[in-house]
Amino acid sequence: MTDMAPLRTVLGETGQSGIGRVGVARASCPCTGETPVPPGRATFSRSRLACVALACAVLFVVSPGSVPGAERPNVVFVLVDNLGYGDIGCFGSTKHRTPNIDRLASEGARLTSFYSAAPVCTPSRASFLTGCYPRRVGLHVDYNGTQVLMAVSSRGLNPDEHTLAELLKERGYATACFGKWHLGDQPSFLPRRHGFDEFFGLPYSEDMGQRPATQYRVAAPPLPLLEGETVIEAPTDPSQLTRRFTERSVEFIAKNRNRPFFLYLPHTMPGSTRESFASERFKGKSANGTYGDAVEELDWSMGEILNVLKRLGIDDRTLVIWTSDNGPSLRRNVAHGSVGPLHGWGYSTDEGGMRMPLVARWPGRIPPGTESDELTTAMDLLPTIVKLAGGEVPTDRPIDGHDIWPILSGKPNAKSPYEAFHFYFLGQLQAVRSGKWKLYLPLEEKWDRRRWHDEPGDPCERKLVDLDADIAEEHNLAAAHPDVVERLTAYAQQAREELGDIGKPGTGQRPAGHYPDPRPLWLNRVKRVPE
Ligand SMILES: [Ca+2]
Repeated sequence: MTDMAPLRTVLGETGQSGIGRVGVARASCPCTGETPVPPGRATFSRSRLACVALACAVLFVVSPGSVPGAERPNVVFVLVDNLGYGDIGCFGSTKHRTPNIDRLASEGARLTSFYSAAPVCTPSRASFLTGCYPRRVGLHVDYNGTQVLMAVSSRGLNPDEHTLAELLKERGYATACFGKWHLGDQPSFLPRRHGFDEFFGLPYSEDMGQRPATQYRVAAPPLPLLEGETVIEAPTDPSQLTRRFTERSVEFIAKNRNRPFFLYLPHTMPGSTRESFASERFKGKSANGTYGDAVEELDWSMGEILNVLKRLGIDDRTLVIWTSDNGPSLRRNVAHGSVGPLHGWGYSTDEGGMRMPLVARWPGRIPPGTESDELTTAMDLLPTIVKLAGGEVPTDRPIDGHDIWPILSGKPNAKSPYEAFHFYFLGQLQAVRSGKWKLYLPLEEKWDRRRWHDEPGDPCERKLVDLDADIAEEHNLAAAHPDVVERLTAYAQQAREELGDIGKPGTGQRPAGHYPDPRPLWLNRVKRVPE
């Protein structure tokens, strides 16, 4: 293991640690002053049990976020990597067999205008777990300007941020992350420091194996597989990861079936390499090469999880959400992924880069076949899930996401809570969507993948798209709708002020975590002798 060097964070005006973090579960009992203990943690005396019950009843009444009649649901959040809008059957794929994910959609909800908050891994994942824009929490770029956190980075998710896992842990949830983390590989940034009881997985992408230093990055060690914060294999075999993360997930669900749990399963596949990986059972079996093999194994994984929920009889108290972190990569020799009817690819602010297929199921709470095309985003998961758990969304700092439960649960005429949603590429604001309108901003140099190699981008014109009529973004309606252009430009200006833009810090940004002496995650070959 690496040394435990002290963490130094640069606190911003709103970055103080833990201020105002009030979870309902931490409220004191009005009779004894004791703090209620989460269910399953302790044996209560009869009087204390009654006291806790009274406290819970009082809190239930005053908590505006609680759902009447609902118990705290288990939450399974599956996030796959670099999979496109058109890559699963229920979103139009004819190449990939995804019956389990499709069943999830038919038994639950399908959101068709759900956006990742960034077109690449690290910022996208930061948004899912914090409910904030990547620029808000300082993870829109690595310390040296690269698009995602590289191995042995000094940057990571600031320990002062409230993560979804921490907020659910405060509500008595068992929490686990099995998969690809990619929010910092130094000890203070790893999942166990961000509210997860258990972590088994990769600290970053599977394409970040051993390599020498370049002008953009320091030398990386063999691809490490971690248990908690200890490297247990290096290099690990990526073809076995979907299977192993699934097996750990099934174990975790079974172990925690009698208490609320939060399982975060960020799969590494289809992933970032030129060819995807699958285990022997799926290798060579799909109609779409290694990419298809990986997607079909991901569907098997979903099936295994649905099976264990059913076998344990906890289907109807478990919310399952399945989506992708950004669109498919063009790095592959053949572009195997599909964006369906959308324009563009992953790693761009085009619809194909950031509009993601989302399906969700909670039997009895989400009506089968629910569909919505209202604008929703990755940032909404935290406020939505925390409220379902009876918790409170932090109020000591801005949280950009919204509670989308009315949309997810199929409430008639439920509308998007967004006046505007902003599309950033790395640190550059490139587009804004409000209602059906998406405005690409005029830019002297539009950053794109070339930026990663210090090559300049091209200038681009102002472009206004009506996404309801033109999902492929083919027609520029800017000249015909100057009033819409003016309105969306004003939203963009607000974002530039608060979240910032290239060369312009935002007034509402919070700093990323900084680790002063980052070390590679080497495999520790010294066997520990039991005491
Ligand atoms: Ca990704």
